Order: sequence, then structure tokens, then C-alpha cells
Amino acid sequence: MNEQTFLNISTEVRDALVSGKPVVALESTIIAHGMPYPKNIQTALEVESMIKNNGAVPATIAILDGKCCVGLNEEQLTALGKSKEVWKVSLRDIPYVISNKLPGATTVAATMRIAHMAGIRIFVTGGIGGVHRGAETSMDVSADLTEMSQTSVAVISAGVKSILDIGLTLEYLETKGIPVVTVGQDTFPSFYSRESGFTSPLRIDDPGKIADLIRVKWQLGLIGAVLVANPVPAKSEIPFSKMEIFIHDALSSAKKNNISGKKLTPFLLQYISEKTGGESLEANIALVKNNALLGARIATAL
Ligand code: PSU
Ligand code: MN
Repeated sequence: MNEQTFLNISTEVRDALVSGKPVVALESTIIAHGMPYPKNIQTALEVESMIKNNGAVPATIAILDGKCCVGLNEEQLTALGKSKEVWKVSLRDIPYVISNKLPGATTVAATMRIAHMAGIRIFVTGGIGGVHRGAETSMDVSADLTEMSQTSVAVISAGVKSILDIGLTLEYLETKGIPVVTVGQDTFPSFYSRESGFTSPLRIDDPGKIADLIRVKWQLGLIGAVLVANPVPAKSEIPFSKMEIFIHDALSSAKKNNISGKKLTPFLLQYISEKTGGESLEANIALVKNNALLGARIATAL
């Protein structure tokens, strides 16, 4: 018994990996806990076909029937998107969810780890978890960050939502030796907004050059992720100052309701989505698709 015992790789993904075709991993927490039904499933399917249309093979990852599934069919995606019983699985939850054969949607941390077990090196998501505001007392730092320091998978995101402390998150990424590359602008983006108030540590506009940096990091024997931040398309962005108001409200509501631990991120996302009346959902969908396109390009170049 080893990690391979718990992997269930779809035929399409396995064939692609064997023949050296580019493969792009996708997370499932965004489907089960990040977006409402039925937009979650529609988006997941559209993102998969965008990746296919751009020459790569999509591999959505989740835990089902005691296995780490890499590459889901439409029926499995639909079940994840409809059910209310799906676990949010970060790194620490993997053993419990597998040993109890529970359905689980994987976060960035868990998806990275499973992608790596399967031999996939490029992973597309919306936003990563990070250092929460107030972490100096709550110690709430997402396992996404520690995972990025120890697992060699490149993560394509739209930056870091300002439900988090963006400055502390960038400091943490520096401490852990994780290169942070923004595409097309000098500013590090904040998920819904192209702005964040922080300059990106690096800027590279050409996907081929990003692939070069990723390759060189791993050829040097440096373990861990590269974080690529791809700003939300201008026509879908919500201005930073407008988002800040919703985020402040969301944070005080979380405090009032004593929400902490793994429930905090989904609570904040849900709150913001309700208060922005669907505008944030549209931005979320647009940025994930935009990331899928970039991820397919980087995977192809790599
Ligand atoms: N941030 C977002 N959208 C998301 C998430 C984070 O902007 O959907 C999800 C991702 O799956 C991420 C997880 O890996 O939340 C982080 O949760 P936590 O903070 O509990 O580690
Ligand atoms: Mn947390």
C-alpha cells in the first residue's frame, strides 16, 4: 500500500500523462463551496472545455468512495455541485474523508498534493487561501500556503482576496521561498479587483517565460510552488474600494456569528456573493475562465 493505492486517475488523464500531453489540474472546493448551483457546474464544465480547446487535458480533483479522483466525469461533477453533504477537504482532512469513504471537495492545498501524486504540475484555481486578517492573534493561516512551500505544483490564480491580509500573505510567500508572478501589470491583483495596493514581487507577461521560470525552479532542485497571479479581466472587475466595504461587513458578521476555522472562508465568500447581488459571482466566473486559458498556455509551454 502506498499513495498510488488511493489514486483513481481517469483514462483520459492517464493517457495524457503517459504520452506527455499537457494536463491542468482543477480544484473542487470552488464547485461545492465556492459557487451556487447550477452556475458552479456550468462553470466547471465550461472551464474544462476551455482547457481542452487550448490543447491541454483538464483534471478536476475530488475525493469520492475512498479514492483521490483525478479527472471527473459529468455525473461526478454534477453530484459534487448538487449535494449539501460534501466535505471541504484541506490537507488535514484527506485521511478522514478517505478512510470513511465520504465525498470531499478539495481545496488548493489538497488538490496540489493529489495533483502531485498523479504527476500533474500545473493547477488552475480562482483564489488561494492565505494569512487571514487578525492572524497575529487567531493564527489562521491557510494550509494552502504551507502546501505551496512543500509541493512542486504551479498555481494559477487571480491573486489573493482581501478577505485575507494581502500584505502578510505576500510576506509569508516570501518567507517560504515561493516566487509570485503577476501577468500583464505591476500590481498584485486581489481576485475581484485588479488593484490591491501591493506591488507584485515579479511581473512576467509571456506564458512561455512563466513556464521557463517554473521549469528552472524545479531543475534547480527547489521544492515548492510558483504562484501566478492573473488579474481579473477589466470588464468583469469590481473596484477595490467597493469590495472593501463588503469585506468589512463580511468580517464583522463572521465575528458576530463566531465563525472560525475551516468555515470562515466559505462564510465570507457566501456573504460577499449575497451582498453584491451576483456581481461577485460573475467576476468569479470570468476570472476562473481567464485563469484556465492562461493555465493551458503555461502547461503547453512547459
Ligand atoms: N479563496 C477564494 N475562493 C475560494 C477559496 C479561497 O477566493 O474558493 C477556497 C479554495 O478552495 C481555497 C480554500 O483553497 O478556500 C481555502 O480555505 P482555508 O482558508 O480554510 O484554507
Ligand atoms: Mn483557516
